[in-house]
Amino acid sequence: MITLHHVPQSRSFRILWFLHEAGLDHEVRYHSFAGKALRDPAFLALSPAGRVPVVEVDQAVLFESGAILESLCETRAPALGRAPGTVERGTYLEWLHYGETIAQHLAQLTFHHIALRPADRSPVVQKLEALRLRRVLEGVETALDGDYLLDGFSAADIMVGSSAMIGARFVRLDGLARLQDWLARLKARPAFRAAEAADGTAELYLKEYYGD
Ligand SMILES: N[C@@H](CCC(=O)N[C@@H](CS)C(=O)NCC(=O)O)C(=O)O
Repeated sequence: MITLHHVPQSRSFRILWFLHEAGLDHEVRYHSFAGKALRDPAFLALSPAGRVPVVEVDQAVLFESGAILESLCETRAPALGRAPGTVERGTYLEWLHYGETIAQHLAQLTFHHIALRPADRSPVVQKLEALRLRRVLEGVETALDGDYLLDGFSAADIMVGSSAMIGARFVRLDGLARLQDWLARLKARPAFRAAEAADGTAELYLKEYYGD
């Protein structure tokens, strides 16, 4: 059994989606950013920075979404990864970690549109980070030349796709036709829909769009 510690709409959605894609039995422990639950010593014993996702699998505890996906691919869902020595391995790892390149801008935008008190929000940061987010999404647009980032669906689509979906709350995707088609393809996957249904009550992104 796999236990996923999850906050709705957060990076732990990546793991939730993956578990559905891989058809792995799991239970979800729901947490919230409100309150101090993620700073509780019991949770900090699982995740040193008090972050989600965390996965308890067999006797092990794993944090960091990229590491969790790599580990679960290697041990339980090889078709969703690309093994060492295979042609796509390098590209797979690049995109698997590119999700965090996108997410750093999402974090800034989330702070400056949602989390901070209005008086502490910076229009300069909002504008700059939206431009930088748009640029990293253009990188995905340039790379897409098929249905998925690699030759066939993989955990890399989950990492990059889930971040790009949140990115669409902060920047318009006009002019990024391949990216939009790819996101629509990802959202139509039965496992994505099942994960979305299991995500839990939204408390972070309550608006569709936070940009201009
Ligand atoms: N690089 C880590 C980042 C984890 C992370 O920052 N998670 C956020 C949610 S998206 C979190 O738990 N934030 C709580 C906090 O900052 O207190 C990963 O990919 O797992």
